[in-house]
Amino acid sequence: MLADNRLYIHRTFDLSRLGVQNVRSNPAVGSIIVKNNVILSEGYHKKFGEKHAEVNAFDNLHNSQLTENDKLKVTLYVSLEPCCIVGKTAACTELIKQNSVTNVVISSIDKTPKVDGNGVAILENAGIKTTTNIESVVGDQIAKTRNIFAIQQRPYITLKWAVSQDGFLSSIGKQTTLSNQFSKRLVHKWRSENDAILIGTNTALTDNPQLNTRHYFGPSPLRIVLDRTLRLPFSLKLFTDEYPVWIITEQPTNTIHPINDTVTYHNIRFDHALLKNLMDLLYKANVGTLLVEGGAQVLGSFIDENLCDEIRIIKSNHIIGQGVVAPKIQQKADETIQMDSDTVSFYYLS
Ligand code: AOF
Ligand code: ZN
Repeated sequence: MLADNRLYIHRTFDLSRLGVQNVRSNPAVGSIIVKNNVILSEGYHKKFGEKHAEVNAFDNLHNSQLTENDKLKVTLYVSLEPCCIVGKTAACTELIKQNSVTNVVISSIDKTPKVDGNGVAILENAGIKTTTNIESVVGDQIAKTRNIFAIQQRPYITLKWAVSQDGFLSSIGKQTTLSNQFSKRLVHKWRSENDAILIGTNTALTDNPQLNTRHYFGPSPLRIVLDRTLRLPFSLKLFTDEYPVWIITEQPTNTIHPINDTVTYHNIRFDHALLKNLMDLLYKANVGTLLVEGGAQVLGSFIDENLCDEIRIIKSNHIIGQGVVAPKIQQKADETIQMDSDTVSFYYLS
């Protein structure tokens, strides 16, 4: 019996996830090549600017011990519509046309304006049978960070905070540990999956955070801190390790002597359009995903301006009594997981 297309597409999802930490503003994509119900080769998009999933799947097919006959008349499965534009790499639709592919099975459509259905049309016009929308609820979920970036020209924004049982982010002016050891590791996983992480001046001063991924494997995000008047001291941990930091300031940057070569200054206006100015800067720098880790003022501004695609809240069982009040979310969580004493809630807003 022929295996269901859905099973093969789920394999492309698994492969796509291997790239999540490194593809930046590009989507995570997986692809497999199948003939007579046998998976002949697999590939995924490993790194921003490098070969696409389909190219890696074909490379693996051609490098394998298959007979020439095996390489003909294959079905290509891919989690995302193949690209038809020459970007940093050549168009995958051309590669597919040149490789005796008879069928292409796709989960999600690539909303990048110049693609958005054109990849499918090109394949169909070349006589290749194309099937779309297989398990697209999952496929769209995997592609959604890229789609927000491509359509809205800003990073995909996730707001995250930890809250005490009585609704506070922290005691006033004092670093307060709320997450337990399990949710702390989960947060470091989230950091590894985001291109950049943002905090405000007060959080930098009060918490003195490192914002890296020391409790999880994978790359640390670009750390971004708002510092309108440049009042953050050089002694903060952020400025004394080897990872890059961006300081966003209103001060003219040409007169600043950088603290060290990991720190870069960016000048934007801190007016009513601060977040818009920041999003423009991040879009141009190819930051595809942004994790906003506080504090209350910064989180509140993103919420007020409706600039959030996802919110993740860690609710601990600590009681603080008084302190900085956490933002309130009116809707019900879309997903909740229990991590020992902490409850982690996910709200999907886009
Ligand atoms: C695919 N397969 O594995 C990925 C795709 O600048 P480039 O060359 O990396 O191309 C960017 C375009 O390719 C853009 O439409 C993006 O959504 C898509 N990414 N497409 O066929 C892949 N990563
Ligand atoms: Zn491509």
